[in-house]
Amino acid sequence: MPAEEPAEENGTGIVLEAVGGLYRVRLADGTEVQALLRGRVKRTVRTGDRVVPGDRVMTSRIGTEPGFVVEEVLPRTNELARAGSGPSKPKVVVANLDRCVVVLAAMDPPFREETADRFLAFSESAGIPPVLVLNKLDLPGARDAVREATGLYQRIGYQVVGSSVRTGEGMEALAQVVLSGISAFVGPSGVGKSTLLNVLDPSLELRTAAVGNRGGRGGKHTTVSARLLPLSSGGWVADTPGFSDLTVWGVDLRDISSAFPEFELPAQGCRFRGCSHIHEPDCGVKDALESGGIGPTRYQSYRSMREELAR
Ligand SMILES: Nc1nc2c(ncn2[C@@H]2O[C@H](COP(=O)(O)OP(=O)(O)OP(=O)(O)O)[C@@H](O)[C@H]2O)c(=O)[nH]1
Ligand SMILES: [Mg+2]
Ligand SMILES: [Zn+2]
Repeated sequence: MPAEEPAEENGTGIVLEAVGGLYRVRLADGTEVQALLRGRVKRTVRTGDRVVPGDRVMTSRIGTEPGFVVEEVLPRTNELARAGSGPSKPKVVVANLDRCVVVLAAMDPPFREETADRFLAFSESAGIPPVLVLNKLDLPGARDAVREATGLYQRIGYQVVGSSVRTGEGMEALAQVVLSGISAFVGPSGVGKSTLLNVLDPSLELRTAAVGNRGGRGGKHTTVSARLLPLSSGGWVADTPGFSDLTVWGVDLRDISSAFPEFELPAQGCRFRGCSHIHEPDCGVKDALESGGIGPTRYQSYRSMREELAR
């Protein structure tokens, strides 16, 4: 008698959610099934590599509940991780993202370049291309508050979408951004991530912090565990708790300079290999800073992130 039931039917799928050892998997034909982990996958999971939303898996049908097992987890293209507490390893929360939509408000909360730089750099260092959304452009003075930053990030090569859920500005462009693949919306609390998503797809009914409405028009869904939500347009959005607070991100910052793409070319002119671009002589990055090729706010963000890492 084999320890595990023989497979009847195989299929690839994508993990949408993990709840109590049970995995909700969307199969290639569009059906959603519940699956358990096959014994050997479970053993891998015990060594620390969890199966998370976004994982692409091989499944097979079994004759007993819940009807399917995950046979194999396919290699990931990237992962978003949260720092473990104390010395424990970073915890992967979601895998195989096609982009990070970094949302900041032009005001309320006030726009800060360094906050934008941190979210962009974390996305870069995870190997996930970011798109920058500058929201709440309807507020008086908002456009002026982000005019310079918009140019700065566009020159670096980032797509920047200015938006407002009040006027609808930028919503068409944002819909295009998330049209296919898996997107994670990240950014500080209160910038409008959930509100934007609810406009993109009202059926999501995500909870938002509505001001001037004491009863709250909060939706049904509070994020407790990471999951992938379908957008009516065909894309997926990773609903991940706790990604508005960067201190909890478990991303390795040792190679932080590569997370600032515009540093790459100037850094080839550095005299020393592994130049930190802080105190070394003949530094291509500092030269570019002097000549205006690298923006002072970007360099300042880089320095402050490095200092934090060194502590
Ligand atoms: N004026 C204005 N207010 C907006 C806009 N988008 C969102 N808001 C408001 O900003 C507040 C915060 O929005 P949320 O969508 O809850 O923010 P969030 O980024 O999801 O915040 P967390 O879930 O805490 O991370 C709410 O009161 C929204 O109504 C906008 O384009 N213009
Ligand atoms: Mg939210
Ligand atoms: Zn240098």
